[in-house]
Amino acid sequence: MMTVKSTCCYCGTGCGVEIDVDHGQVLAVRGDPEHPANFGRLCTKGLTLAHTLHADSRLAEPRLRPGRLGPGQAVSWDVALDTVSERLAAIIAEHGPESVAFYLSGQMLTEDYYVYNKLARGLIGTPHVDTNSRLCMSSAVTGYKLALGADAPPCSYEDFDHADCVLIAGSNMAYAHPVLFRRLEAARAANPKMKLIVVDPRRTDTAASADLHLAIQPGADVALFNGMLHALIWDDRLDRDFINAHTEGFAELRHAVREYTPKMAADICGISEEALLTAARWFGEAGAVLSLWCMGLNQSAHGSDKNLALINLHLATGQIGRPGAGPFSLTGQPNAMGGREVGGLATALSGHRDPANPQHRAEVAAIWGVDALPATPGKTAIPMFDAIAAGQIKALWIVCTNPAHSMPDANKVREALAACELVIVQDAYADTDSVAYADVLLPAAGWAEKDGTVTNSERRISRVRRAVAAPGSARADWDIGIDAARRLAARLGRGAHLFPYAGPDEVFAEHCLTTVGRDLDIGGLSYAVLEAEGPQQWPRPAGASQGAARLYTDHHFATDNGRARFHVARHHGVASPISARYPFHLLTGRLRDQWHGMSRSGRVPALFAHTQEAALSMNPGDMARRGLTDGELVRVSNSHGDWVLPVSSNDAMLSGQLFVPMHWSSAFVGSAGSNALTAAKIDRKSFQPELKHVAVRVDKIDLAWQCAAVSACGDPVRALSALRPLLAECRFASATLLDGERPAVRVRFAHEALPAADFLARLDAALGLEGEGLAQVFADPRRGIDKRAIWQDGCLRAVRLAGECCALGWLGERIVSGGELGELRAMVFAPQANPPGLTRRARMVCHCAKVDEAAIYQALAGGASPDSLRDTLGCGSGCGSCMPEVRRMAASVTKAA
Ligand SMILES: Nc1nc2c(c(=O)[nH]1)N[C@H]1C(S)=C(S)[C@@H](COP(=O)(O)OP(=O)(O)OC[C@H]3O[C@@H](n4cnc5c(=O)[nH]c(N)nc54)[C@H](O)[C@@H]3O)O[C@H]1N2
Ligand SMILES: Nc1nc2c(c(=O)[nH]1)N[C@H]1C(S)=C(S)[C@@H](COP(=O)(O)OP(=O)(O)OC[C@H]3O[C@@H](n4cnc5c(=O)[nH]c(N)nc54)[C@H](O)[C@@H]3O)O[C@H]1N2
Ligand code: SF4
Ligand SMILES: [Mo]
Repeated sequence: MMTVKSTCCYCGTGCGVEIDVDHGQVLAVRGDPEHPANFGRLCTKGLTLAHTLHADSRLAEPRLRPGRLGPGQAVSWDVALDTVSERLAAIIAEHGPESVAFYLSGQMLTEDYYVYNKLARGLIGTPHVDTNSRLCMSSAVTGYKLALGADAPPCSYEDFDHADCVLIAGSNMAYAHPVLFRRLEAARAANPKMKLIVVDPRRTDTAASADLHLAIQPGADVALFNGMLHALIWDDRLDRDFINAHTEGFAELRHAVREYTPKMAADICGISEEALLTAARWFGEAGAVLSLWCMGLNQSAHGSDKNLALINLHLATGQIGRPGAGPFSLTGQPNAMGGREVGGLATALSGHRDPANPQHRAEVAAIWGVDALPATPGKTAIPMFDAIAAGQIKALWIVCTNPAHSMPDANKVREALAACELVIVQDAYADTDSVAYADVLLPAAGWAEKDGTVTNSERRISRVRRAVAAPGSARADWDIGIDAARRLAARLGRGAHLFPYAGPDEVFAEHCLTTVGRDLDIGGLSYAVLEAEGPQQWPRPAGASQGAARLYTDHHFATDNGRARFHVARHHGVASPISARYPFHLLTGRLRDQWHGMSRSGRVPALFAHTQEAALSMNPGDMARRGLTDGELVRVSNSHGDWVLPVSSNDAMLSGQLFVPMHWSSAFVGSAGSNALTAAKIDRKSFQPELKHVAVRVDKIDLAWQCAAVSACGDPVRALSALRPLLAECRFASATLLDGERPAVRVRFAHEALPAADFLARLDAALGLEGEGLAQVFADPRRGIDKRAIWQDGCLRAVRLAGECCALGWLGERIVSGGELGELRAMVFAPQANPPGLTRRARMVCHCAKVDEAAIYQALAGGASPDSLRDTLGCGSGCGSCMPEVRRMAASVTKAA
């Protein structure tokens, strides 16, 4: 056995991991005790990484898909990449370089990103390179650049330990950056005077743990921050020396926020004036204030202004460049930062340069050895897909992202992909929503299968290392890019010198070179340094003995004159306001245990135990007023699309607001998921779309025909893929994995009537229920009932119920717990939701010790405290991801008592 040190491939926390490998298989993944991001901790997602390398769900060889039907034809890399270079060369010859676009990802490694950026801008000469970071961090990038002069988060995780007041805005850290939240919890425990303010329309677990939760109306952040600034000015809690010596633009801002009286701002936000004034006072009184934010600010049609208004507060109070102080954006993806460094965005060039600046273009052209870089502005994600739909862009190369699922107004994006002449999809997994549109499928090596680097939220560069071989002939993204580029250079008759690299270390060395003299200078880094000294923060120029933990400590900013800039930001509200027709605010966001489109996390049964399936969270009062009951199916819709799913009563939601997770894709539900509903309304400065909010209506839907099945026959992950085509045939469909002794797949359908005569036969085939000999059947055609069960070794292995399915819940639990039914055997086909004497398993809260909600409530009711549960039930003894929720449950028990 050997152990390989690497980095978690999920969130921007950038936790170090240790991978145990035996006989070419990943056996286990642990936190790396030496890594400065996590010191050994991991969350549920990191802890289950070993189970994501599921061979069946991977792309293992290149495929050509003529007519884009079916799985296509497996081909060699030679054939695949010759096809790619031949078709790209032909499109370039006929329509020019700008007819080619690249859509990249913050989950690529820095070396991957560097190669594709150079391939696009350096070899092909197209400016159209953008990435899913446009959906994620681009408003933060714009905010930092406008206010501080460079795209550089100025803080470090260790600042948590020095802050007296922490303001978390539009971030559900307890779910989305769990290990950082553990660090914050530890810092609070060590400094009980620390004040925690959370700004989020929902009472998330993050918000529930705050000293002050400001449940503002969606989109009201600018009004809140302006109102707080107004109060700080009024109370004279500014740092005038700092403002005078190190900033500009305060007079104009001061004038602009005059109208944002605390009363007026609080009214816009829908909070009390007192709450706003308390937040301002805490901010103004604290020795050191740290602000943490994420998509609740960025994913807005005025996300840049939200960022600027928050940074204004820090500049006005001099809360920056000191331990514990500063505006600290939490990065979403593991290498969004690396992508920003190499200039993987249409609005950036290598080394934090600006493509609109001729001098900057010339500098990069000189390093690369090309005459010039394209001078026309590149299209950012939303306009890029519009240009594809309009036929201006003819070829699209998608790497490591799934736009058919994650872009706003996904139905329109799917139409654009369908119309595009050449779509190349390079993914590690075979079953994403975008794969269906690919002419060429290129199999990528995934996490643990390739080498490179990533940069986390605190500017720390860590190595990612290969521990096992990739499945089939899958190759690292940088390797595929270099090979394709060389073939294309040969066809174009130019640029043969551009891709001389023998390995990712050489790509990294060139990347370091492009940063020399820039704000992020890493001229002093190389693979050898990272090997010898471990993960390093930037900047770390040649000659420096370590990277910088904190930026702007001398209060000299990265702007031309060294002064930070105040920017006036005005409140505009949400881009899609509610109306009589669409009266609800729909918010979208993340779950604790799933990752984006679930191509990886959705292969791990244990990661479904916390949230089993997609549901629409709704305020209980709103449900009562509309006569809706928990679990009932509703249709959420607007002019963009619709989604039929169960409604779930949730008192974390304010009246008038709804929430759906962004994760569920057409691989799990019978719709495009949350982005069937979102609008492509973008911020004019950052071009980031408002993915956080859209107006919708909610209607009851009565679907007479119901069907459901649970199967532990065969591999549930494979069954999940086999189910996919059936999901689209019903108005409601929802597939999930059940965890247990025998993991299983579960699916539920509802429709007006049986969708097709052979539907049940195809469903049975997908789930391994067709074996005649072992099947037990029950049919009552008059009532449309058709049920089937599979027994093996005397145990129940699968059931499929059509026409009537109320026993699905307890039957599913029996199947995953081994299939023993005892005397309940006779009740398999009985319409019995809960047979007498059977206790049902509640929702799993603690992943590590497998403790469910019922057990926790029972212990709390018996007087236990959250901390004592660690010793009695074991919750929180492992990764700790459950602790915010356990504390919230404890608070609700105390309140009720
Ligand atoms: N478990 C998990 N963790 C992840 C990811 C994942 O897929 N799963 N993805 C990673 C990525 S790429 C990202 S970008 C991050 C995202 O991390 P977060 O941004 O923390 O997560 P979200 O749930 O998308 O949104 C955060 C909150 O914004 C709130 N919100 C909505 N509208 C507004 C508003 O107008 N103002 C304010 N103040 N708040 C609002 C929502 O209610 C939600 O609770 O997570 C990263 N970590
Ligand atoms: N409604 C709504 N929509 C959202 C958001 C939201 O909050 N609400 N959030 C937005 C945000 S912040 C983000 S970051 C995006 C994320 O959206 P996407 O980028 O679409 O998310 P993923 O599903 O992580 O896509 C990554 C893809 O890369 C594949 N992959 C994994 N490893 C590798 C590899 O090494 N190489 C290659 N080539 N492929 C690999 C995976 O299988 C997966 O298909 O979603 C955005 N969309
Ligand atoms: S917090 Fe969890 S998902 Fe994020 S890097 Fe750490 S282990 Fe991975
Ligand atoms: Mo993101």
